[in-house]
Amino acid sequence: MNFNTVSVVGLGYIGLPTAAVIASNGIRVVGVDVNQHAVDTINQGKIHIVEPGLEELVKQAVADGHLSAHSTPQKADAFLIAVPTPFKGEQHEPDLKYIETASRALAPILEKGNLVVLESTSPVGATEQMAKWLAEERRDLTFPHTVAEGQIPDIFVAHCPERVLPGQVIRELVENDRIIGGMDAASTEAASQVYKMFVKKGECIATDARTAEMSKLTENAFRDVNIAFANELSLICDKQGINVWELISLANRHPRVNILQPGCGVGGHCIAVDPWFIVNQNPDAAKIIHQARLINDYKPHYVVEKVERAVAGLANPKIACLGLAFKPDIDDLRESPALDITKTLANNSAYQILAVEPNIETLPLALENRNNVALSTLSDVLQQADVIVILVKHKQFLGMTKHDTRSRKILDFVNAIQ
Ligand code: SAJ
Repeated sequence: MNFNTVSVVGLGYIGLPTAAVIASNGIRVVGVDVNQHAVDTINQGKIHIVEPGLEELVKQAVADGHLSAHSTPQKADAFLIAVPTPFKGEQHEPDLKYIETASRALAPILEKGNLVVLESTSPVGATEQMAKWLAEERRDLTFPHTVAEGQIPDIFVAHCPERVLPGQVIRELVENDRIIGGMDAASTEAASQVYKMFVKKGECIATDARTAEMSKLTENAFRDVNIAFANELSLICDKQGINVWELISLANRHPRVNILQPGCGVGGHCIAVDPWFIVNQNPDAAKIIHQARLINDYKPHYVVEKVERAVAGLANPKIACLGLAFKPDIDDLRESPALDITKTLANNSAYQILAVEPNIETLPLALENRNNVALSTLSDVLQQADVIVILVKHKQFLGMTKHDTRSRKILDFVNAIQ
């Protein structure tokens, strides 16, 4: 099998770094995105997101002609689909509309011998569903589910979940082990060939598509459950008058204990979403996973209550909210508990909110056009605020001491203050 051209569909936080890393290995990459601004930016050798090391890689790959971005599907030997998979409704049902749109859009240009890989984190069965959408559009081609077992289909289909950590994406794309879950053995083989072209340090491990889907969900549910444990401890310690940070560092001195850090909630589009896919498909069995979601989702409400109590009795208090991103040292505000907390506090018109987010230049839509919210600098709020609320452990906030601020009220939910 020859995979000379790879099309990456969806040029966001996962797709663009993946496209750039593949292109930096001398492989022709045609990226596709519905966002014209993203397409134009990439074709100028620039990026529309923040990720360390990405801009240099994109600039080089575009300049040497290995990477180009397009707003319509482009012919290729392999297609990697990296589009969002959010959930919808009260039951947190997975919403596969972006996968459906992307796969139906690329179906007309598929040719015999092509490989289609779903990279987006998906509920169990999503890859089979994607193959069905492709087959509906292309009755002239065979797919793994339309041929007898052991027969080679015209189109190979696999699930290879992305596992990279925002902030370390470029390194992890090359170093992390990859799970390669084909719908059949031939698809696993084809997908392994593609991933081995750029996964240089990590291993490509073969399995089937359903196990690959569940593996990705399991990894993120594992982390969610462990963060929920830390968040639950923070609530217990608050009641018991114990410093949770000291407690965790002491408990972690045990050779087989490794507790994660409490925070203001769990955000992002992965950890706070993916466990719901397991719960939605297994409502009776997934008890711990469900409870962890509820604990982590409760934490922002608890933070808001703590702030409200801290400013009770102050007329028009100035509240500094330090950090809006969903985790330290990134600009990504999607599903951010810090942003939600700031927004909820801003709903009280008696509060003056001074938001400090060193990774953005303008206030996000959620906080725009509100008279009582301003984007401020750390040095300004240290002088002005009545209460300092630290929501994200950005590097700019580390090393501060209680003496750096005129405010005597500091609510540090991330252990930034020394
Ligand atoms: N968080 C805590 N306490 C901690 C660690 C994290 O409260 O001790 C919070 C963060 O502040 C953030 C949220 O959890 O709000 C998620 O952050 P994260 O750094 O744990 O994870 P993500 O969402 O950036 O990336 C995760 C990673 N998954 C795992 O570590 C198992 C990454 O490898 C996945 O590729 C990514 O999800 C994804 O795309 O699914």
